[in-house]
Amino acid sequence: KRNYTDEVDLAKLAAERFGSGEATIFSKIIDKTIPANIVYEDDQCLAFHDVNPQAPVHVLVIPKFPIPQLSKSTDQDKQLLGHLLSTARDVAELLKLEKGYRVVINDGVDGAQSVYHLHIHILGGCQMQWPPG
Ligand code: U5P
Repeated sequence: KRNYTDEVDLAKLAAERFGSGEATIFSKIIDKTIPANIVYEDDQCLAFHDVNPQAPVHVLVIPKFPIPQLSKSTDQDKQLLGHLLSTARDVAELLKLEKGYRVVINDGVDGAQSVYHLHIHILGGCQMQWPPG
């Protein structure tokens, strides 16, 4: 089993798979060198309130293993990807989004991704519209 708690291990594994890109601000949130309003944490992932909320509730769920974006993940990440999605469900329940919510993953340039560390947005607490922008 992968050790998701050892930052050096994670960085090495990520560098092997994705090249040694710049660590993002999310790595600093994971290792607690910058603060975030954390709502959930386990050995594989972290959930925290977005600093620039786009809805009354806006939380990000991120893996501790720094996959840069969904399209760079592979089938070896299936367990982790499933865990992120079920964590998003549990966090939505924890935050009492009983009337529903939206889950979003922005990927790459067309997806308007700005932080290249995979994250699931959970947006709720108001009526969402469709289509998105
Ligand atoms: N963000 C944070 N904290 C930071 C930096 C960025 O919550 O320190 C949030 C932004 O507000 C944005 C998200 O909603 O990360 C990145 O989303 P995306 O555009 O890459 O999907």
